[in-house]
Amino acid sequence: MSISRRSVLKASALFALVPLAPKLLSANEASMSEHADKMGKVMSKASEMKYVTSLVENGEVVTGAHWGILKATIKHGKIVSSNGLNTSKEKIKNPLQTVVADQVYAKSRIKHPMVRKSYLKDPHNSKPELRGKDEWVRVSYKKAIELIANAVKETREKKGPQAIFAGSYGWKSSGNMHNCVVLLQRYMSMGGGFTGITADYSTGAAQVMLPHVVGTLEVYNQQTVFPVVMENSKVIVIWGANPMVTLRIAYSVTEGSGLEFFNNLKKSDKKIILIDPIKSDTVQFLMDRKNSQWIAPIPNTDVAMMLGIMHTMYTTGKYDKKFLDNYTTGFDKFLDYMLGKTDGVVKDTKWASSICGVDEATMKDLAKTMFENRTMIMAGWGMQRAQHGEQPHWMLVTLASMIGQIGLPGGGFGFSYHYANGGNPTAKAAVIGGMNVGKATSGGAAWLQKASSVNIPVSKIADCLANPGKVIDANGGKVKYPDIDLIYWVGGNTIGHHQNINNYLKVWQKPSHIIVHDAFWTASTRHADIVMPTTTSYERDDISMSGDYSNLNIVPMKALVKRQYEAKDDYEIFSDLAEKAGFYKEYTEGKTPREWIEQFYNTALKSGKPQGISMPDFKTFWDKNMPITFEVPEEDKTYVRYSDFRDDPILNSLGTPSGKIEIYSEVVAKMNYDDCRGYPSWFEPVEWLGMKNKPAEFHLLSPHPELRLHSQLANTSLRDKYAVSDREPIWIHEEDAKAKGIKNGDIVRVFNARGEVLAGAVVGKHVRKGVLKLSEGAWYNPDSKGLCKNGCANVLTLDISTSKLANGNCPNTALVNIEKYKGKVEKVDIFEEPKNMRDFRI
Ligand SMILES: Nc1nc2c(c(=O)[nH]1)N[C@H]1C(S)=C(S)[C@@H](COP(=O)(O)OP(=O)(O)OC[C@H]3O[C@@H](n4cnc5c(=O)[nH]c(N)nc54)[C@H](O)[C@@H]3O)O[C@H]1N2
Ligand SMILES: Nc1nc2c(c(=O)[nH]1)N[C@H]1C(S)=C(S)[C@@H](COP(=O)(O)OP(=O)(O)OC[C@H]3O[C@@H](n4cnc5c(=O)[nH]c(N)nc54)[C@H](O)[C@@H]3O)O[C@H]1N2
Ligand SMILES: [Mo]
Repeated sequence: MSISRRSVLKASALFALVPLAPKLLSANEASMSEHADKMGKVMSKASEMKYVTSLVENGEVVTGAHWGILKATIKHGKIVSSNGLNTSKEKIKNPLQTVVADQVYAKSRIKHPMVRKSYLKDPHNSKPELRGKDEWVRVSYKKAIELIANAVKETREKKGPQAIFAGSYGWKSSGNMHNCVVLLQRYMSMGGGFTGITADYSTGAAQVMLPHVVGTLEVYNQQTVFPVVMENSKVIVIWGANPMVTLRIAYSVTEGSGLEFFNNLKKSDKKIILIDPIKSDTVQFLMDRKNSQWIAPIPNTDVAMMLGIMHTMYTTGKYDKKFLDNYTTGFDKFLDYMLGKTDGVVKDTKWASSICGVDEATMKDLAKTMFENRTMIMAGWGMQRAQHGEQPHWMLVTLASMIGQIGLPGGGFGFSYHYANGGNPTAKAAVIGGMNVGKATSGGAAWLQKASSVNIPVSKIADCLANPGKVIDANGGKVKYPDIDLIYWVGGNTIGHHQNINNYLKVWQKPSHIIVHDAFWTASTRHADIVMPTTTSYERDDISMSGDYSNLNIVPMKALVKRQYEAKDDYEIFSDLAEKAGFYKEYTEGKTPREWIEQFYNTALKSGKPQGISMPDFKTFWDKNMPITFEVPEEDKTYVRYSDFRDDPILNSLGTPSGKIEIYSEVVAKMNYDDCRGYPSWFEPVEWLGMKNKPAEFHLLSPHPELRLHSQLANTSLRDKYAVSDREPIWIHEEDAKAKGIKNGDIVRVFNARGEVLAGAVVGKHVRKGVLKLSEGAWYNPDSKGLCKNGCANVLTLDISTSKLANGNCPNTALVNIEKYKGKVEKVDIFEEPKNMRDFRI
């Protein structure tokens, strides 16, 4: 049947539809999904492939996720429980590992391909302003594939590849086969290109800044290893990091060593200094011992605090002049700034204290303690997710240079101890292969061979949608925004992770087509035109390494249960789209997921052989259903970051223009930006507690959540442990709460000029006065008036760049007001299916 005949049929039938009772959608899951499978067999090319090889009816199956190597118990083909593999009593528990079943059987699962009603009626006149409000219509899988294929083809032909945004940032699931973002980009690059992204939300400022300073990304490098720190460091400074929470996950699969390390650190007699405006879980955990100190500066002012410490070091002569001379450049220019020769302001502790709110004696004491003891400064990334986020880590490198212990065992700085088990010694591993973006199959022009044709800084998505053709400064160069007309998102929850959501939703109306795949009805899927239901990683076979820096294991990720409802793997969907576009063979290379997995495993097997690493053949490995663990060579247990540079700064020079640590960067200075100088320095943010004429009273921080991975796992029973009055918890100081008449458990309204949310008050002493903590990742759930009733922090945050240099995101620069909520409270209903769904299959 031709597409046009279908459209006629569809348009005339559309308004005669009966509402699809939610009951019908969820009824008789098993038979329905079988039915869909049968339909799929006839209708989809890719469905000829076998996706899951075998399933256990009763027993235990090993798999992996960001939150660890997991063991799931299956009874009668259903997941009944899950836990970390080999979780012993002594080990630190990771609650994220226990909710596999909740995810698979969540009420918020997308069961079928769904299309927004007005879009289905006419994709060219689809009333984009109705995104998020329109009715949903269930269509057949085949129909959905046709709609997507047409939208992509038409956009590319009429507007060019750059009109397709497939940067699709997000934390997708672990697994080298079902890497949905790569699968999307493989489809797009084989088809002729797309607009992609540079950098990420995690380290948007630091990863662009630090190559100018130390010649590497630094934030994603192996750290001086745990055993060396345990043996040599006397003082540990945890600066704006929350490792007891953020180490619950890794980008691949966490092996849990980081949590164990911090647990051991707690038992040691080292001095631990925690610097954070919030008394985070880590601060609480580590304050519960002798010899710990918590310092809570005013948010966004750490750079001033560092200057106060450094000024003390300089004036007391307690700093390492030799290290500065031999291993760094430009300290003299920085000194002119610190001593006030450039701007008339001496950056002493008095000045610093007036900005950061930490008393002078504390800073003076820190200067002495850090200089006189072997000190490791472990910094997180929250403070660079703020305006002028380029400065804190640059300033910390400068501070560590004055201390002079960089490259010594247990000294210096580490910017990834809180993430993905940085510091766990690297194993002698054979590393598995993974899906790649492939090559363009048509066009032939050289630029098409690249994965994407244009890239924008990841955090500029809203600005780009609003201002096609605009040229922005970026790290010394220029970026011209393309005119985006189609957005394709997989593996991310952008209506949630991006800042200033109300503004984002306005510009989100601009493109003609928005397509999202997800397993769940997140805010992003709800604001799309075409929604494809995907499997969770527990319904498909896959394979992963564990430990992003350690490469400790190869983890089999076996399907636990069959696909739910009409969910398909992203691979199957893109294979069918590739078929429509004429490159199915190139896209799939004729391989089933299982064959790809075997190939990825064999890459490791082959590379391991010459290194003397013995591994079983694939079948043995797969059937055994257990990870392969690699040995850690003795020499890797003594790794000290920058020790080679320290030993010979000429031979082992850094990747900076001078080969040294650049306290002053000629390259950066020449960019001539008004928001980033050639040396690290203090800039006043647009919103902070010390400003004149504050637009609102409190500083809102939105760090990463304790019991979720961003928005993932919000739809599980873990939410019962933290939700307050069924909303995201907001931490408020008891004196502030008293002044505002807010009590523990109250529903509060948090608001500013950008928007308003409801949250549940947690009153105590767990934040500095004047500061509020509302974790990122609460699902955006607007009520009838547009207020987010669930407490999504990004309704309140600022969508600006850290600076022209990095263009990083700035969620931690935001002032808000808070009051007890007196209005009508609507029920949080984002974790259920949308109510306005209809059934219309062709
Ligand atoms: N206010 C504030 N905002 C922030 C931050 C902050 O600190 N404060 N942090 C920022 C940071 S660092 C990050 S990394 C981002 C995180 O932002 P995201 O990475 O977008 O957040 P997640 O909730 O992990 O979203 C992942 C989505 O992918 C889906 N998914 C998982 N597996 C698959 C799959 O196989 N296929 C498909 N199609 N979908 C899948 C999940 O269901 C989920 O909806 O948020 C940023 N936003
Ligand atoms: N459980 C869990 N683990 C995660 C994630 C998750 O969502 N859940 N997300 C993962 C991802 S994608 C990333 S990028 C990392 C994020 O890792 P980080 O960016 O380090 O995590 P955050 O929680 O944003 O910030 C860490 C700490 O910085 C503090 N902070 C914020 N602003 C300031 C400031 O101005 N000064 C000082 N001194 N401290 C400040 C916060 O209060 C918080 O305690 O975590 C990863 N790990
Ligand atoms: Mo991140």
